[in-house]
Amino acid sequence: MTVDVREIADLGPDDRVALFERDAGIESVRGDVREIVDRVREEGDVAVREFTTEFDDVQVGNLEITDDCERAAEELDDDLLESIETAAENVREFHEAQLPTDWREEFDDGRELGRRFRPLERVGVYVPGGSAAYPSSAIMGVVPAVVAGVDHVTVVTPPAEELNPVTLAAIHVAGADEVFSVGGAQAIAGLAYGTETITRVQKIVGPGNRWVTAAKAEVRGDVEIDFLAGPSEVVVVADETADAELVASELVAQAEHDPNASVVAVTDDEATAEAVTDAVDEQASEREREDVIRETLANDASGVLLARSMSEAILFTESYAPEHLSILAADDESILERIDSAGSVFLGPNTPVAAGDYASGTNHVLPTNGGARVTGGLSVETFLRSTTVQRLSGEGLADLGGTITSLAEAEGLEAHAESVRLRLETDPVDDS
Ligand code: HSO
Ligand code: ZN
Repeated sequence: MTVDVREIADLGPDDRVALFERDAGIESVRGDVREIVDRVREEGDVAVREFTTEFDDVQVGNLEITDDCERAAEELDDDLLESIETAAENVREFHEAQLPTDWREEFDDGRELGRRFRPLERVGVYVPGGSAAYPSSAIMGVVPAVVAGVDHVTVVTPPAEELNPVTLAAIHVAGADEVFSVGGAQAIAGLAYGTETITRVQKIVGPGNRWVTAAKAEVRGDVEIDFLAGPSEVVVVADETADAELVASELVAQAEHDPNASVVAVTDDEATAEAVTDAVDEQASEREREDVIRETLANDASGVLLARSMSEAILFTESYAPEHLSILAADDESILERIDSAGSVFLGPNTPVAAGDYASGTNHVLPTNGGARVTGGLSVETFLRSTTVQRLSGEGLADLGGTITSLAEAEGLEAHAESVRLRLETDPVDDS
């Protein structure tokens, strides 16, 4: 089976729905998830253990595995540990560069205004396990929280007969304070409401399967969350100068995550489109996860698209708002200029999406399903709150007093107006 080239101009309504209305697929589990969340909320650890036995098929002894993570790091193969440390270091460096500074500014008219940033105190990071155990996700979730200055970072990760030692080591290297062997909706509920063993957190971040994502949707409101992330997505924008093998390698790479991933190449050059479909087919045959890759390529949200012009390709990409955007084109910077909605952008032939997935330093926990239209991925700000601060001089209040009182009176809030007048009637204190 090969991927067909489809022309954007010929896409029908169903094609458009498949391409543009991707979702995290959580509807089918929401009912079950609600029950799990309610039970954990009411019964705590007892319910957590019961669901763990039911869904993960393991009897966990100690829920806490913080020390096991440290041991896993000590026992890990040196080269692998070094890779984890390099990745964590690059992620740390990039996120440190994002730390906002507190500021105060005195405006000419006697207003002194400012903004202050403080970290959250307790956050929870979900680190997926099982067949989608990603040590890299531990780094991406924990490091920015540590950089932001969060006091206490709790990690939850699904239990197994044999926990993945690389994931445990990455959790330790990333700097988690406490780690629990709990997964699925029960883990999210535990973090959101607390149990005898798990202390509740202020915010939960990190990707997971449908159960995890549905549980995050369920507890949202009682606790902050990052966003509801679905399967991986990539759009590659390519012109006639792009190497079709590189374009194909990006589609095939993200396609191996999950059969519901969405991988799209869009180009204004017919020969490139044809060459990409051939290369995708060939590369897929050579990959260990060929089955998953072919399933992804066959889904309606994936494929190779031919645009009538680069402008059409850009408009398509903007409407799609992909999680990852790779631009393989001669004037990549001017294409980038015209795109506002993408989670993370990869420019040029030396920049595979895998660089950001693992080690360049940018975060790989990114909005999917068009979320990039309204939000960015995990960052230091995810773990900060801001406070505004102000001081008016006597002159500043005198200047602004009339504006405040007239608006207050228009709102029928006389006491607000009086709080200003009281100050203006007494001799202004000039404390500037
Ligand atoms: N592309 C995934 C992240 C990942 N890739 C982890 C490899 N490991 C979602 O952004
Ligand atoms: Zn990936």
